[in-house]
Amino acid sequence: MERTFLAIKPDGVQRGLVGEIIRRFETKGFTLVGLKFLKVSKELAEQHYGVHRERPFFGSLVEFITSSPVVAMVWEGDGVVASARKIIGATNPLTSEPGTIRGDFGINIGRNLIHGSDAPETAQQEIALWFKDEELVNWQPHITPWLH
Ligand code: FUP
Repeated sequence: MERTFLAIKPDGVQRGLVGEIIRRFETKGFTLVGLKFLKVSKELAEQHYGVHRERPFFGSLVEFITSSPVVAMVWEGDGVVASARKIIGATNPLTSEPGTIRGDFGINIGRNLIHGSDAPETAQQEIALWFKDEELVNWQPHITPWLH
């Protein structure tokens, strides 16, 4: 079953949007299999954003993601990687569609509330970076097996 890595960034936590953001994935029908609240270390931030190392915004990106706690999550379901990206919306909240998390709540590209893996392979790498195997719960909801 496909899994994705999502992280509610410091701005999402600071603005009290944790419940609202989690609700969107829950009500869509995806299954939560990992969840933790943590202050991100510089090392973890630099690894997570490694592909952006040469970009001009890399320093401020790392500074921001380590500035206050984040909610790290793993969600499971058919097509969850691409679907979560749609639910999240485009990187720049000024152009992301209303109805998406960034379109509804964001105005700043550097403060865009949530991270979501961009492909199944990236998701596997990010899940392994952020979670130990024993922190992930293998389970299936009984009430709505047809969702999965
Ligand atoms: P996304 O996959 O939509 O989260 O966006 P990217 O992986 O392209 O970028 C990662 C983060 O870098 C974004 F969440 C915000 C930040 N960023 C900037 O601050 N400026 C930019 O021009 C592009 C990205």
